Amino acid sequence: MKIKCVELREIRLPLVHFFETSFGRTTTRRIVLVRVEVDGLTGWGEVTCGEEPFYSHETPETAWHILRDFLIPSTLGKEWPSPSALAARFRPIRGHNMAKAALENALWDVEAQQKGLPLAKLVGGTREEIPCGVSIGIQNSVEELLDKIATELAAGYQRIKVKVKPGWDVDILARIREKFPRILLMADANSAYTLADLAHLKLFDRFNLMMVEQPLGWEDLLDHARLQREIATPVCLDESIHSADQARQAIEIGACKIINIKLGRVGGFTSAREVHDVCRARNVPVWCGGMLESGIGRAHNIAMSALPGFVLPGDVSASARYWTDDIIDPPVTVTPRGTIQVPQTPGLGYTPDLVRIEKATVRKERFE
Ligand code: OSB
Ligand code: MG
Repeated sequence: MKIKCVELREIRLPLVHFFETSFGRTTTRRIVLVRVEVDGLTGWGEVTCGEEPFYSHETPETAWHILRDFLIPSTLGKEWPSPSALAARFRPIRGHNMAKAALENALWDVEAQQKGLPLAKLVGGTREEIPCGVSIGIQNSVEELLDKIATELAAGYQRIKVKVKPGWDVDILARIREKFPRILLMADANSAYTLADLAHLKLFDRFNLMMVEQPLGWEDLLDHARLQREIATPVCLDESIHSADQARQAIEIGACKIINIKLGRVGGFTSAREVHDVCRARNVPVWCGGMLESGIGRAHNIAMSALPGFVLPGDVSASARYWTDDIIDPPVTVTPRGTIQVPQTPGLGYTPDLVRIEKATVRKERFE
């Protein structure tokens, strides 16, 4: 695979509804897209970082810098036997997994087209449809949250994840359980607590949660292991897991019982499959996390979710929950039973809409 050209662009996409976590509220996404020309084919990737360095250190600006000054120069014009060879080339560069993933994943898109395989099949996916959940942010009132949950359940989604933080947690979960006693429910804290909150976190056990996601420090494993010994609710790690080694270590010390895999956070399909394999070999269920992706990142998430270890519903949901006009055609839709059909056509299975992408573009740079 010879990379003839790479194009970076930043698009702005307003969210249909603001998304609020323990680190703040997002109303418009800034997304860096990577387009590669390889052997006469075009592949797309998406940098999944947030606008601000709160979820991780990466931002659109750092990703642009790392891609332009390091990742693209080291790969352009060269022949790559596989996308995984590219991932190996990126390994000496520490961190910046989301920038790396965008370029590597674009190559997977190309390889799927070259081989005439659906991307899901190429990466080892076995599922034809994936179970879907939704992640619902912090709302202005608990009534609005309960309404949103009712709407998503009516649409068929199989599990509800709510964001929690100190002051928006136990009382909110109690109100949800009062109204929806039997639904699959989980809470994501995005590192809003510390072990000093142990007594408070123990109260989460009242609500029969499938899991509590990343309650403690964003780099921590040890305190999560301590917490997991003290609570019955399974701990799921998100922010703390960037590689298969960290996944193995987390499982070995009992820091979690479940892992959320995000393609960007772990650095692309090569690493994501390694994390998946580590978890599968140890009977640790995984699911696909979301980063408010545009259709391109969403299509990659769907492909990854087809891997056999992705047994729990992920945060991969319909385009219309995020965008009035997604940048792919067709948009991602969800069946009434809360699943997404994995595309069976070669490549991504969705076509990037160049007109909509161009309209949303605020800057562009081409490297040949
Ligand atoms: O922690 O899973 C998270 C969004 C942005 C940053 C972090 C997270 C999230 C979500 C949204 O939960 C998932 C989605 O709907 O894409
Ligand atoms: Mg999370």
